[in-house]
Amino acid sequence: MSARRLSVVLLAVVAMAIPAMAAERQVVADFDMPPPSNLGGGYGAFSPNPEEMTYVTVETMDDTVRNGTNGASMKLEYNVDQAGSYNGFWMKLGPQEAGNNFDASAFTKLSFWVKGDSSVGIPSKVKIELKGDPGTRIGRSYVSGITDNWTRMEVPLSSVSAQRVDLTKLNEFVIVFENNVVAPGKKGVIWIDDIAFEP
Ligand SMILES: [Ca+2]
Repeated sequence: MSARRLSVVLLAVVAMAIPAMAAERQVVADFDMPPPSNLGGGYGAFSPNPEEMTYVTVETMDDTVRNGTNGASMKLEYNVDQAGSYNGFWMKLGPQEAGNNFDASAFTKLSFWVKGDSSVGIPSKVKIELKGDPGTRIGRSYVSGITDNWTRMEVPLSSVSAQRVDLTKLNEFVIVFENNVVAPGKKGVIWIDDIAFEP
């Protein structure tokens, strides 16, 4: 076989291998082990004012309520019952504070499982953010339809790249509870589990 012929054969093999590699689902966090996440990222609750005690999100690993039969989920108890208030939950997409440059360009969506507690309150909508390092554009999507039962949600990454977010350099995933969109669940509880990028 000539060298030229061999290189053509090798190129064909590489071209076939790339789509197969892209089809691997990437788990971001299943909360089945203590932090960090499956991507080695830290996570936690946030509110815009560090002194705030009431209008906050409180995060707890919960091994009694989870998607599936083993492990745990992330319980988020939030209160945005004050005009203009917001708070939520952040998760880095790698071990660093910034510069993780997680490449999501081979995936088509971010998925996660979510369940609410109607005896406390369920948000009618939550905001999902996918973003790169500080100072770069933020991809914002709203998810609705949360109920008392585990439900799989999807955020299409095309809607994130349409907001001119660089999908090859993601750094953080964020859930935000906002006073003006959560009604009637100004205070409430959701559990999240099995956050993943999907082919
Ligand atoms: Ca889990």
